[in-house]
Amino acid sequence: MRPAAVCLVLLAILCGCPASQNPGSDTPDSGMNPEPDASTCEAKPTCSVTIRYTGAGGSVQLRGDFAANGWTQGVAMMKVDGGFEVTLPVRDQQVIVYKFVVDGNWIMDPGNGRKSPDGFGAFNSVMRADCDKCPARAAIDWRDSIMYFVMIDRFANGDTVNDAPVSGVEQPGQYQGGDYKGLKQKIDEGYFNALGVNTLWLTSPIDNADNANPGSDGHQYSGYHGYWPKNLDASESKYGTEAELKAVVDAAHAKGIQVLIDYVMNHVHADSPIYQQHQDWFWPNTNGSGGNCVCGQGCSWDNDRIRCWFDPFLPDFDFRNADARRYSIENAMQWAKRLGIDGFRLDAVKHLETVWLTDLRARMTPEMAWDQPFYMVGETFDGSRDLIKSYVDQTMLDGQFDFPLRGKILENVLRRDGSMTDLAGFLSSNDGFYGQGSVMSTFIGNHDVPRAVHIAEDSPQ
Ligand SMILES: [Ca+2]
Ligand SMILES: [Ca+2]
Ligand SMILES: [Ca+2]
Repeated sequence: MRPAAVCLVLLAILCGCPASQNPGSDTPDSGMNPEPDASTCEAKPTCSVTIRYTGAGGSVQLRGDFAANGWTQGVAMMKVDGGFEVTLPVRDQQVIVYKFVVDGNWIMDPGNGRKSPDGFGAFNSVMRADCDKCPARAAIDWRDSIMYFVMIDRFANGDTVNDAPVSGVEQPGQYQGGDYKGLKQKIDEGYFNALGVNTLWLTSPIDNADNANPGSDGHQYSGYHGYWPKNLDASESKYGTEAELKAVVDAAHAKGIQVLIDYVMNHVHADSPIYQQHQDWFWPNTNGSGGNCVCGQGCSWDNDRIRCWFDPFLPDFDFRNADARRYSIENAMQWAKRLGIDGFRLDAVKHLETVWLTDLRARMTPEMAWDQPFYMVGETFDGSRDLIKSYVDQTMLDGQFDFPLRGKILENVLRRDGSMTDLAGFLSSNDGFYGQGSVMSTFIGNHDVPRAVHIAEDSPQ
């Protein structure tokens, strides 16, 4: 039986070396035949789709996300035999979320069982156009995924024009210049295919605050890591444009490579307009006893883990607030749709109100999972398998990073504490622990943890 796990085998460069020194620049092309270029198929409307309403009514409108004003104005549907219809220009495989307005009443499409929550307790209908001759991408079984984590800033600098260092930051915490152009060059060269990688996890593309902020070690850092989201609808200019990011996704798909992005939803940077306009969407930075509610300071990392702020400059969303939740879920959905990605790596899951996860999953599956599941893997940085498992089921996450397995590998293999029999016993209990259909991500290192090699014994016996 295959273990239900994604193998996370490789790491981006996390040292302070310039991105241009990334190894592998002389890696020869794998020689694999690339799949037909699907990017041209997705770029523009090339065909049309006819949507029909079969039922009674005097006047019927189509409302939906098929146009910028599709939800507010919609289009009138023409009366035909047995109902109403309208024909829309679409891209091949364009997903349309819609409702009919029949004599002033909003209803789902009675002829379409695929539906997605509308955020207000009811549902929209969902359909996908399939009208061109664009080659369909082969579906992946996520258990076969070999994932490479690309920290965009530290990977490859393909365009020095977008380099914009932050003042007051020492070099190791500074932006190093990596960008989408550099990443696309490596994809086009076949660098990842040659490594056997078929999935990329990219750091968050969302615009980050551009100022320096202190780390827990007292040094000043930039937002090169992507975890200080500021303008949630905009992409980070230091990595390039959103069009260049879309070109990365399309280039990866053309090479048979899936793409996940890191989605950061727990908090924003204090400079974020969302925080400044909606402070009531966030937990207050007070612990109720005269202190702050920063995790590990005035509040507890454990008992207050949902509400505590990671830093005094990182306001923490209160997703018990339905408006905050609707806004954030819509933002996540729009990033997934605009980029046409295949999954999310979701940050800081145990610090989140779980209703955010269930709301996201309820929309993601009907709207984004067509040829394969939209893979959602969480980061719950914890040694408790029970806690990690509590977020893994069909209503939330497909899997999580397997921190307990990593800990056991480090203990038994690198630290030589215990035996390989111990590890085998752990593996026996771990396979299947997270439940039917779960796909955990196996790893020994990523940006959340120190390099595994530093755990290794200095003097093997
Ligand atoms: Ca650059
Ligand atoms: Ca920025
Ligand atoms: Ca939180």
